[in-house]
Amino acid sequence: MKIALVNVNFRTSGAEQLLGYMTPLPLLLIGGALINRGYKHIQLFDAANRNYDNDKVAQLIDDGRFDIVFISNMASTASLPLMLDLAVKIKTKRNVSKIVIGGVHATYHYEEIMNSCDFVDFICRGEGEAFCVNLIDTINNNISLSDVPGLVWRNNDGVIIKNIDSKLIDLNDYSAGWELIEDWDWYVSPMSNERAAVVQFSRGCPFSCSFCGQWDFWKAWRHKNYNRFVDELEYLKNKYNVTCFVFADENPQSNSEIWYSLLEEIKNRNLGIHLILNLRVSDIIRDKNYLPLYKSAGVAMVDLGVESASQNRLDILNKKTTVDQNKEAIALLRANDIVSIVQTIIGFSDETIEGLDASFRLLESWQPDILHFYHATPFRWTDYGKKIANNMIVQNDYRYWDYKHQILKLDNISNETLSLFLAKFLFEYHFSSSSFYRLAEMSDSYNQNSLINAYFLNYKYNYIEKFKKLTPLQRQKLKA
Ligand code: B12
Ligand code: SF4
Repeated sequence: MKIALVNVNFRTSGAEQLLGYMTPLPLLLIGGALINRGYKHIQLFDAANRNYDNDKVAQLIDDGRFDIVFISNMASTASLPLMLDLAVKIKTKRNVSKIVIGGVHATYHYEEIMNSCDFVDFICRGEGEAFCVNLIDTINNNISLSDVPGLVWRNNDGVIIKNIDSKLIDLNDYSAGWELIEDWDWYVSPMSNERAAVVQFSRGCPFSCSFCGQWDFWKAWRHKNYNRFVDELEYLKNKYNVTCFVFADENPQSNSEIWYSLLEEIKNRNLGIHLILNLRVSDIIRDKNYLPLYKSAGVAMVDLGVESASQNRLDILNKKTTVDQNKEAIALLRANDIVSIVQTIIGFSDETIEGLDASFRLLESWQPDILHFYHATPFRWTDYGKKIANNMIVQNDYRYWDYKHQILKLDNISNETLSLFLAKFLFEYHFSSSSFYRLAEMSDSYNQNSLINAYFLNYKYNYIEKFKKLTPLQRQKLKA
């Protein structure tokens, strides 16, 4: 059986401007599971990295006469229309291929997808590793599809069947199929000019922030044996010269003992690598005495889920952190020469200019190295999403549910006012004299060079290129 793994070419503006179109971990994990099972004819098509449109991918699938195509993308909601379009294009050319999609969005919206697109044969709910092995074994052995846990499919009468849930996997039983990467030179981070890979030590999170669905998707926090995980980092470093690792973990710090053991092990192996992670502010504070260990293990940048500068908002979001902790975590990272990337959510229905201005001033006073804003997005499986009535949503096109577009109806200000206010603040923050001194005084040259590149890329993509697209009237308005 010839198996294709396709990462669709979803494009937006965000972290990929700094990190590039990175190694597609879900497909590498699915591919690795199939390789370990003994399947040989597996090919990865990273259309996002290669910038291939769906016509080109459908042609490649047709040329290769693939029997089954696993389609995925990390931004599982915003890329859904693109995944379905590819399914249609592949089937139109070669009707015998089976199409499988999966990911977080498809796990919760499987019914809507199956009802809206006859070209999707199978949906995977939940984890993909054991699922794909079961599915291919079942097809090969001609056994009933009703025996594949996690599968959604249609029976001979066209009725949509949802099988039982799959069991949670033991992460130690599976490994990524890194050999499926065709050329590692495609995966160089524009920010640090080194080969980069997305890796995963743990899955899940013991918290339950209302806007986030990841804790519910993975069900329980689990981790790999830390020695085996560091073996994987070492293998990627030695075999492919990958020196930058972006962790896909929601919350790798959940168990402090295991976390410190992992950092010790990375440090002891002296790999000369850099780590970028998403971490909680409260855990940075818990680990204040361990931050030198973070640094010596190679932790270069931390994506901090600050989410808001308002305590009321943090409480509503069930973040279980405080505004003071946000401030302290940024200062602790700075004191330990670790770059802070601060993620904040904006665009709730009740935003006011006064409230935004107060938040911006507070964020500015905390002096993070990079500030990002995400627009509130009510994914329907999250506690927050469940509370949002349909008439509060002004953007129903999933392509824009990428955190970069306003999804909710604003009660007090216009979208345009919000965008301009935000763009102005971010520009003034990142290109201010205080930013310059912060950058110029950095002692770690890796961090300094990465940040200089990040600022340049931000300037180029978010300001110069956007400005070029404005009409003369819009430019005049902006200058005023
Ligand atoms: C690493 C990461 C990034 C990195 C690297 C991206 C990359 N190319 O890998 C960077 C920082 C660049 C990034 C950028 C963005 N990201 Co991001 N990112 C993550 C993060 C932290 C991990 C993703 C990951 O690799 N997970 C591990 C894999 C193994 O899990 P998985 O994808 O769910 O796959 C498993 C199953 O779902 C299933 N599966 C998945 N697909 C398929 C397909 C088939 C056929 C089958 C059978 C099974 C299957 O099997 C897999 C193994 O079990 C998550 C948050 C999180 N902690 O999960 C956010 C997340 C995925 N990102 C998100 C978003 C929105 C974005 C951006 C759009 C934001 C922005 N505008 O900047 C961009 C998009 C970039 C782009 N153009 O593609 C959202 C997606 C929300 C959604 N529902 O769509 C998440 C969930 C963050 C969040 N909490 O909301 N991101
Ligand atoms: S936002 Fe972070 S801390 Fe909150 S539930 Fe999601 S992964 Fe956990």
